[in-house]
Amino acid sequence: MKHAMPKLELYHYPLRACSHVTFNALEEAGLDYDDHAVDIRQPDRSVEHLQVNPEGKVPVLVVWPAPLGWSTG
Ligand SMILES: N[C@@H](CCC(=O)N[C@@H](CS)C(=O)NCC(=O)O)C(=O)O
Repeated sequence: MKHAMPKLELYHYPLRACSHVTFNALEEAGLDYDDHAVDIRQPDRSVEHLQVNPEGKVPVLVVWPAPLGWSTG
């Protein structure tokens, strides 16, 4: 039986190395994901970002329908 691929979402900041591991892993695996680039130099975070990581940090990799929390970099 084939399992459906979960929906992936990545919140990341492209200009900082701490997001690169997660970003590169998704890219190299060729996985489809919703890309949410976050400018961490700005104080505001989206409601959606804060729902998956109340600290508003990046990277956050969400695997729906069961959010796994956030990546450690
Ligand atoms: N890897 C740690 C640290 C993440 C972290 O500190 N990310 C920084 C960027 S490298 C960040 O989001 N800074 C923005 C902020 O603190 O508002 C975690 O996943 O909790």
